[in-house]
Amino acid sequence: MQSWPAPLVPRVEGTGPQLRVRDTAAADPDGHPGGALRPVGSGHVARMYVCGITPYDATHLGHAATYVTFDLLQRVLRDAGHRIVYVQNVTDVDDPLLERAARDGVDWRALAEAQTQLFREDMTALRVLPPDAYVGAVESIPLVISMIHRLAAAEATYELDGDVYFATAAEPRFGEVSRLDRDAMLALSAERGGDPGRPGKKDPLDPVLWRAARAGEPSWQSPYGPGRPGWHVECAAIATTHLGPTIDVQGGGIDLAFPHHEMSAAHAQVATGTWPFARSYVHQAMVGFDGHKMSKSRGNLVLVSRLRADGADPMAIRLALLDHRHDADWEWHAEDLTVAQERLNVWRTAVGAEAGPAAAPLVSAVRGALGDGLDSPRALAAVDRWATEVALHRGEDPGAPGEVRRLVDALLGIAL
Ligand code: 5CA
Ligand code: ZN
Repeated sequence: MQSWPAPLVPRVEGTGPQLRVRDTAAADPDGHPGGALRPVGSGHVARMYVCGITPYDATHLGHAATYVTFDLLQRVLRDAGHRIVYVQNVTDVDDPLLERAARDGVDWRALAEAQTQLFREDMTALRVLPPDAYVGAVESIPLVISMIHRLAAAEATYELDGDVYFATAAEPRFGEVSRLDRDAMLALSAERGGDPGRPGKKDPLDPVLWRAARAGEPSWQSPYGPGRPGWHVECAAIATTHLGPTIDVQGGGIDLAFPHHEMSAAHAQVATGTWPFARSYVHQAMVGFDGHKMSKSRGNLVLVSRLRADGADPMAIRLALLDHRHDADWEWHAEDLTVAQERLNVWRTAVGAEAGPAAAPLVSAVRGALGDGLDSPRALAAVDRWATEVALHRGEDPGAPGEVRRLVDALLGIAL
């Protein structure tokens, strides 16, 4: 499907350091739940797959935090000299989307299309770099069918009353992505779209690969009968087809670590016979509002489009998101936007000055902060200090304001 327009990324003098970021699949020696800090980008080309939206109730600030985090990650990799190949999906057919369309009495395709378009507009306003391939589940059904074939050839599938399941026992490394114990997996599977209680499964955790047509649901022809794809196989098929058997970064919110990323890695590894599916599993921690995770099911949503319609500068929204580390949960407060708008005004005044302190130390500070686990709050604080110096008329480098403008644009995605 169509992606969205790419913002220009200015060049910054020199090259950034190699990025280290938390990998959920790697145990942290200090016990950080987000995993150990590990280098990302082993070769010149870095391949990244980030799980996209299920198009309804888009784009809330939790979604926006996730896509801004992976945008930041991409900008830092580019700055370190990598070429990025980036793929993102749209889950444009799945249970929650169909349920919402039925509840509201609208056509599920029309709902998906309208919400995907709103998401594109929000991403454009937030200056999020678009994926090279933006791929829908519906258009990927042939890829899903061929992946199920390969899983069947590996004897990793079985049938249950017309539905096709994946046998998690086929992947001895199952569990390595989320590092959860079995009880936690069973609980999360029930909460997040699985069916651990269904009788007849070989293992309660086994996920569905092909769901046979039910009355009133959309379905597509397949060698397994009419039906529709399971959720995890959708991402495994899109990622491996568009990026190859091994990628550098699998991304999304931490709520996807289990079962989604665990299952799609297992599908991909069994189907391609290659390990690992992803060299790093990077997750955005959860954004909350009113004391709970911001979620469609709870309905405690703050939408980017609503804030924009109320007159918020998208760059202030982006700055408010960047003022939080990606690896710790945080809560949205309306005042965050006011604080971010003030910061934006200060920065704009500073880069509009005729001279300022040399940019080079700030370039190193921002690169150092972002390269060290994507520490965006530390990067923002460094820019604040430079802007304060300008306001105090310290520094006489006439080139500095322009260099800082380019730095903030290229690495933080903030147009001043
Ligand atoms: N379509 C699937 C992925 S294949 C999906 O999870 N869609 S979603 O619309 O529910 O979420 C889109 C992205 O936003 C996912 O990466 C999800 O992990 C992330 N996300 C959802 N809620 C939050 C939140 N409150 N905080 C941070 N990230 C969130
Ligand atoms: Zn996904």
